[in-house]
Amino acid sequence: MGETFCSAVSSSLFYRVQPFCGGPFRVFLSFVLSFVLLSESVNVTYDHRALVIDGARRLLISGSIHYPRSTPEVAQVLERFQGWGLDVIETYVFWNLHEPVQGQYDFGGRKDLVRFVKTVAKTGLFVHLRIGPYVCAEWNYGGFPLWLHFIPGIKFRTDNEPFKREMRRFTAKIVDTMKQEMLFIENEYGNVQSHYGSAAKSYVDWAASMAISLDTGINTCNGFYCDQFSPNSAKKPKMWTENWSGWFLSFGGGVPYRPVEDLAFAVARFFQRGGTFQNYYMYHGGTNFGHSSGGPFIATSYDYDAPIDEYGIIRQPKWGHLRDLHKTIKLCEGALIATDPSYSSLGPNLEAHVYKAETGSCVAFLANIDAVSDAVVTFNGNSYHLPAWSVSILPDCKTVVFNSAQINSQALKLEARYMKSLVQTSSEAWSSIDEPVGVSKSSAFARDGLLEQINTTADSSDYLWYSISIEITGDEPFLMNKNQAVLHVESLGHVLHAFVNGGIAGRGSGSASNAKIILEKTITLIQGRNTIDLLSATVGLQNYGAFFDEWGAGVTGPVKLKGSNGTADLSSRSWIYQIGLKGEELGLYKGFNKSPLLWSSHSPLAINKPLIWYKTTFDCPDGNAPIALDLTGMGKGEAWVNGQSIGRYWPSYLAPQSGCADSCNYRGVYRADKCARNCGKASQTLYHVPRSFLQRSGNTLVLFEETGGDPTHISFAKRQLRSLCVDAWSWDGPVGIKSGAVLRLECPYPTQVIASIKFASFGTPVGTCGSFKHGRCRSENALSVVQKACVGMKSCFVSVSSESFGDPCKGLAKSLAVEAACA
Ligand SMILES: *[C@@H]1O[C@H](CO)[C@@H](O)[C@H](O)[C@H]1NC(C)=O
Ligand SMILES: *[C@@H]1O[C@H](CO)[C@@H](O)[C@H](O)[C@H]1NC(C)=O
Ligand SMILES: *[C@@H]1O[C@H](CO)[C@@H](O)[C@H](O)[C@H]1NC(C)=O
Ligand SMILES: *[C@H]1O[C@H](CO)[C@@H](O)[C@H](O)[C@H]1NC(C)=O
Repeated sequence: MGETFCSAVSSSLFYRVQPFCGGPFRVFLSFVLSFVLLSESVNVTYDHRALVIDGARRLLISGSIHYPRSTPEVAQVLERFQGWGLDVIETYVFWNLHEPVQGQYDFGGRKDLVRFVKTVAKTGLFVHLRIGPYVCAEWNYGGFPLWLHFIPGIKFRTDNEPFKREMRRFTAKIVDTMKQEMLFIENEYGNVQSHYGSAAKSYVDWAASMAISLDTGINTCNGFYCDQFSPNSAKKPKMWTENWSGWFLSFGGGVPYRPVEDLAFAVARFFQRGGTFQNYYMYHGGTNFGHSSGGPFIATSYDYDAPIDEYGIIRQPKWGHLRDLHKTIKLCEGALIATDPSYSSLGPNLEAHVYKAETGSCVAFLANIDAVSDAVVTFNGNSYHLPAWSVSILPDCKTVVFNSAQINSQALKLEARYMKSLVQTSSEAWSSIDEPVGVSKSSAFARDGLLEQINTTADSSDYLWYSISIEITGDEPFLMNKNQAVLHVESLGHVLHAFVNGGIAGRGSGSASNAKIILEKTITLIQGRNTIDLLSATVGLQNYGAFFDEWGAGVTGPVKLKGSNGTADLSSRSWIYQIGLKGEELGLYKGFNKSPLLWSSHSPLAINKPLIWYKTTFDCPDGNAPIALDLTGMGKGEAWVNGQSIGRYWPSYLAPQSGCADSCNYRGVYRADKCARNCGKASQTLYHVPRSFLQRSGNTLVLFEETGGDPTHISFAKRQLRSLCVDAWSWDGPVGIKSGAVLRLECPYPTQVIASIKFASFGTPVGTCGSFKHGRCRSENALSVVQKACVGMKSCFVSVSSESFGDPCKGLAKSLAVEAACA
């Protein structure tokens, strides 16, 4: 695979960073490594102001996309990357994805790294691989294979021979696969380094020397803002490797978002103050299929409020506004890489940075970093209005081509259309199988005491049963002849279901901020033999924090029965353990009928019942809009479509009642918890079903439900676009167009075309998307001009000028408003 593939790749970058995963700050080590491709070699070096790629000095803008979180459908979006102003697509390489069993590599399906790299390369973009091996990234166990944990004497991410040996082997494998030179890349270490002491330092030095022996060390910044970051040497460029486009969703949390005005402000500030390389984490987040999400409690959606949403649809106005920003920065590239900026104050919280190249070109950035007040500044004798918390970019030191707070991009009205009929809603269409309570597999085993879960299951399943039987004679002193007691269970997390004598006695779950559970439930014991069955479930293994691999999960105790006259501690008694579910062993998720336990379609269908498998079949929803399962009405579990897991679901876990706002003031410093939506509602109800998982008809949907739900309420949602709107001023067009403004319309999903123009008016139209109206001044031919240019096209350009439309009102500022429909 190597040769043809590598010759197709125009370039690739490798470097090393140390960001803070899960919080806004700091990095220091990073490497840009040169590498050799088979047919052509590309040298990547740097100087103080630029990355130098084969001798060409460049300023690069990059966006992260993780191939296993993406789908083939999204590859089509990639093909449209040209013209976005992005130069680089960055991805991690996920160790535990590719080497689930030590020495056994897997690059099939969504694990096809080579195909991803080829797809990106086809678009003419650079590929930037971050091989890890630690990825953080809200990815299960930070990307480490679980088997690493069982290597005697191993210590993660520190100067430890067994660890380094495995890491070296995997890295070599990837680099071999890429047919490139050996590289070393480690990530996400700086922020926890102090916890590891001097061994950490020697490990970092070792990693650094491996990288430096290949090429060069560059330190980079990572956070929500990086304009104040300085590299560790004046010879190095200023690189920002993770500019967070949004934030990730947790089960039990609100849906985070980051206003594009703030994101654009941050990026513009970075280039204002000498930035050279900027990466958006994420440009497209995607979906945590299967058990890939980290945690605990990272949701299945990894949408990230990124410029391309979870479904591969352009998110506006984020996408368009960033594209305008990138184009502006590219317009300025020559001056930016030529020199350092000179700074002058234009007043309190008002800053000008000017890049003046020897060639005479001049670029200015004017910033108002006040979080409250707009300002009018005088610069080079001209006066400029600067909205609060914004940057204006003047590619000629005179004309404002872009202001980070002024969005001139198309708005999209997205509609999730619900397709109830697509999943049979009658209960006859569903069949079910009960998952036994307690131990049912022949592989169950007994141990004295309570076992830590991850050590026990090696993550082969989310589930571990802890079962015990106790004899109650009736004269136990602690019960004082009463048959009631309080069952007290302590667990490291993440979810616990307690059954007594086969019936549910209580359940508990931790949260993203504290996974631990203390369950106390009054239970009724019977004379004779009583069974206590505790089902512990993990929801994504820890991916972040010092020694995160040792945090553990499961019922580590104590487990006690508290009677009215004392306590019986069951912790060190003999427990029976079962790893995983009976249904998992039988492969029920594949949906076949062959299993010894037959799917029963007895009516009425059992609903609101814990521990039950459901199955139905459905036809592929027509059209090509992306689809999702709406699992409202279900509790917690996992869903499979044609045997492929679409991830854990948990619509019954609601976000807190407070802390949300539908519109969030972008002015002022952003924090991960500053802007969220959906308070008091389910963190996630829609679960992405990639069309590539489906056949035309006869698709199987299987659910394993833990707590109880009603599958007859399940429906499909189609992500469809209702309208696409642009309102462009004839004197203030998109960036990079010198002669007059141009209106650009493009459908958000790559298979879509512009089906019709619902409204077009050139002159003084009023209103907003969905309710545009003609103004006093209007050109008669606007609709036909736009229809001619756009209908049937994926995207179109219309010059916003009197040349296109005639001049309906001489001397007035005119705009063009368009509302279009995509299909
Ligand atoms: C990279 O550049 C260096 C110095 O400019 C040169 O010696 C080396 O041969 C180049 N390597 C490749 C692979 O082109
Ligand atoms: C209460 O517990 C004490 C100490 O275990 C025991 O001596 C006593 O008999 C118990 N009382 C009853 C009523 O069971
Ligand atoms: C897991 O097992 C290892 C070795 O058996 C032990 O050293 C470690 O403490 C265990 N971890 C937890 C969290 O119990
Ligand atoms: C990243 O975004 C922040 C704000 O969102 C911005 O202030 C910062 O300058 C950006 N960093 C880079 C390197 O572009």
